[in-house]
Amino acid sequence: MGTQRTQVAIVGAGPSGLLLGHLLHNAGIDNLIIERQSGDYVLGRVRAGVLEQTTVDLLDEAGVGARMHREGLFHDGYDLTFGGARHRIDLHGLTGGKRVMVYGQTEITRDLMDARAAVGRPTVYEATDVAPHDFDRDAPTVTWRKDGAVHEVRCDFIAGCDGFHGVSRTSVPEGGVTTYEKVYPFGWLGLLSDTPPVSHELIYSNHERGFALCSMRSMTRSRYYVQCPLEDKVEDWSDAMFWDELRRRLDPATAATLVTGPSIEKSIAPLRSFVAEPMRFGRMFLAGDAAHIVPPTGAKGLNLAASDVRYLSRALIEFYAQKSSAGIDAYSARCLARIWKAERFSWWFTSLMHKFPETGAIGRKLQQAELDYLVQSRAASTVMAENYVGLPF
Ligand code: FAS
Ligand code: PHB
Repeated sequence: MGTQRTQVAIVGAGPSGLLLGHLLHNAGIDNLIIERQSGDYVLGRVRAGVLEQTTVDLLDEAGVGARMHREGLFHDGYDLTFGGARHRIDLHGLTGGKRVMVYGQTEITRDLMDARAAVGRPTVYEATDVAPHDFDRDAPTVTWRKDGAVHEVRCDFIAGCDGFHGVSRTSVPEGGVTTYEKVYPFGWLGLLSDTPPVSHELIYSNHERGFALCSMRSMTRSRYYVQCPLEDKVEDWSDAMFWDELRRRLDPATAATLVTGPSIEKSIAPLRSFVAEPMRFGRMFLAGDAAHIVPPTGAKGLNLAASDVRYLSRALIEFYAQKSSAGIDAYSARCLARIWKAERFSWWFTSLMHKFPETGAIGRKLQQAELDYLVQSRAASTVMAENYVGLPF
């Protein structure tokens, strides 16, 4: 077995693992990332699109924000459509000047991969049978197989940044983790197209046929979603069927201006609310989707991952620089306080905007009443806006 040594072993090279690795590198802390997939596969996943200011700030702190500021789009608000009309939520005006950045997760991942390669930090891609060991002691290790050989890295800490289906959380002994989960009775069918967005800001639609979302990656690349049955398969949906359904779920004036084109990506994502407690197990920490999942309605998934990485990087830097474990000891509670507020907002926004057949006609009437109240009450709109732009640390 080939054995190497590092200070922090990171499992997973998604946004959480890459951002943590770069923040630690900048602080002079040695780290190795071990990833199950290839770099191209990781880059091929189309996911989040909206960044909170605190996430933008953290990417700037890591020194990887240049292209984001060149190509990203700051948005001061978004529209809600229901009952055939559009209503703007003025994020900037309701939150004292805050806004969000539209910049795709794929691009963030690319920027982080490029930055890591530029400083020569090692990432092991296409590793199989990755496994964390002895994280309840002072000398944890991570093992994996690659090129027919077993490899081991000895480390001080393990960061489980391996997403919802990763190995870190499930390596915690039985009874060590408490999970909370709610699975929604529908999915999101997403389509990416090189067409101009239907609007300069996002549009969230509550329609009797189901939810729809008009988003973007740039002013020439659009990202759209429609709520779909859980049993649907992406091959059930031709591009034409998608465009027709999206038009039906938008207000007529917007539908009339929709520019359609061939899909360059189409996928169905299930929706769930999920939290694992705690997020620290001796010398192993969970960060990002490894510890929590939100329905994407509130655009919180990637931002929560960045929030965890902000806390964890500061805690590890404090440990090595000041030999203090205060940040490490507080990590889980600090993250969970923020995570649960984002879980609540994501659940509330999902419950407000989607079609739930099981709640019947009265469920729809109650949604309509809440939406009417929301767009007429400055107080209610402010609550929505301050959660959407991200709560302060
Ligand atoms: P990730 O899942 O991104 O990365 C985990 C990494 O660990 C992956 O590269 C994986 O290959 C690797 N890994 C897994 N098991 C491993 C093992 N055993 N060994 C080594 N490596 C392993 N958020 C939004 O805000 N808006 C959205 O629209 C949105 N859409 C989404 C759609 C889908 C289908 C999914 C799954 C998520 C979506 N999210 C969205 C949330 C998403 O953006 C996540 O919050 C974000 O990817 C979190 O990043 P990570 O924590 O790095 O987890
Ligand atoms: C996206 O652009 O992918 C996106 C934007 C906002 C959301 C979810 C997804 O709430």
